[in-house]
Amino acid sequence: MIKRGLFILFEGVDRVGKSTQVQALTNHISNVQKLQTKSLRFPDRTTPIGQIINQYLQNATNMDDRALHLLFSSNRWEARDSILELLNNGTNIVVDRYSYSGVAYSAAKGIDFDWCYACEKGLPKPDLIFYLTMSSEDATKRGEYGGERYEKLDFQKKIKQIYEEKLVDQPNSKQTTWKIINANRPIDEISNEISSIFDSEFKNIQSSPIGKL
Ligand code: T5A
Ligand code: NA
Repeated sequence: MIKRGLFILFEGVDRVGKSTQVQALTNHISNVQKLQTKSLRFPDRTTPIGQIINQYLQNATNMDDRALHLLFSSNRWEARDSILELLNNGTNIVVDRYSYSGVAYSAAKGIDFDWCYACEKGLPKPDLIFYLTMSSEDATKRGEYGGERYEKLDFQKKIKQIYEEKLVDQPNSKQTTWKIINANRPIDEISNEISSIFDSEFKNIQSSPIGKL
């Protein structure tokens, strides 16, 4: 019987190094562990819904905040079947942002947290979430910061607060889905820590069923 793939997610505010680490972990899983793996990102800007989101992010269009939230959520729902198919066929997926970004960014604009979360209920649940974190001031010093709509310091601080107070598991809770990673270190140091967490949890997770949000 084929063993299912793992759903690994990276979350965090803008510029903490998610895409960099998604690539590093994907390489580790395929080249070191020799396992089937694929990386995905949200928003997926290649679909028709993703193109509308892209225009908004590049400041080309304005939109009602709730309408935008529903588009971000739809952009995940339209990927649901292919995510499940990959996992059930034994492919590990390493994902750059998902439902928690959706909730954190919309709630930071003042939309009701539970309303934001409701749209995500029923989507495939990540097995392991790497939450990359560093001070918002230091993140603003990273390359190309400020190009997109949300890259403003005060807003980034609000998003960070929502992640850390309402989304990330409490450090000593029994649930250990979230791994808090200090992102203000050299790239290799971070990726080594993440790879070894993956290696030590891989087998355990594989024998559990795919969950739902
Ligand atoms: N959004 C998203 C919502 O509002 N709702 C949603 O539902 C979703 C899914 C686009 C925006 O959409 C919002 C959130 C976002 O504002 P995006 O496409 O993920 O989301 O945004 P990007 O601009 O692609 O990515 P980020 O800004 O989030 O950056 P990353 O991926 O965290 O950082 P990365 O790896 O690209 O690195 C940034 C820079 O820092 C350097 C890199 O080389 C790069 O120059 N760097 C480091 N430098 C020093 N030390 C390290 N350890 C470093 N790691 C990386
Ligand atoms: Na990115």
